[in-house]
Amino acid sequence: MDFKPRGGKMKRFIKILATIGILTFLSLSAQELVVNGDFEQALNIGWTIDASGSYTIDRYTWPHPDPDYEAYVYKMATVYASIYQIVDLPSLFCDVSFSAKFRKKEASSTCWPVSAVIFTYLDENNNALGSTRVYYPSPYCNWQAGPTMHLIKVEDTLWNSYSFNIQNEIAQNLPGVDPNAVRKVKVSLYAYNSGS
Ligand SMILES: [Ca+2]
Repeated sequence: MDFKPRGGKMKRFIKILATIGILTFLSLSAQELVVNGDFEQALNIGWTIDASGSYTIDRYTWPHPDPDYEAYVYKMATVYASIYQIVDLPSLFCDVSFSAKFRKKEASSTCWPVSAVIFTYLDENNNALGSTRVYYPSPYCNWQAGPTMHLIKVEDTLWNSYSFNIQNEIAQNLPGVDPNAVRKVKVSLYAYNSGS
């Protein structure tokens, strides 16, 4: 997925924080499909950084009070910072579960942040077919739900747990996605700022 920033002048720095705790995919056989989904190893194991400008991407133990590591993605000013991993799906009947905490600071109509955990469904050639986005937007965020985008809005800045089954998610919430074409899912931890 590709997001272009809106035009306009940024009046202030905007800080965006997105952190995620454990991230696991479980198939029917309870097989974990995400490499280093608990972030207990260095992030370059399993994960790819896609970011520019001023950002912080790392893993720490402090975001969640448990003793384990969490991944941390922080973006200041345009445009986005993310880590992602493309997961081959043995079938669509995979359960996704993760916990995440989102933060954002300040916003204007020309300079708004959003942080999200994004699941982008890909065909065998890595073309994006649609996405499920757990997101924490500013009031100006222009993301629009539709047949190929299911938005799940986060209402607070607490650690929350999320789970869904990919097959059910596509059938119930993504009528524009052909389930027979989905072969992979790109999991992204994503912090974005529209300002320029
Ligand atoms: Ca921790």
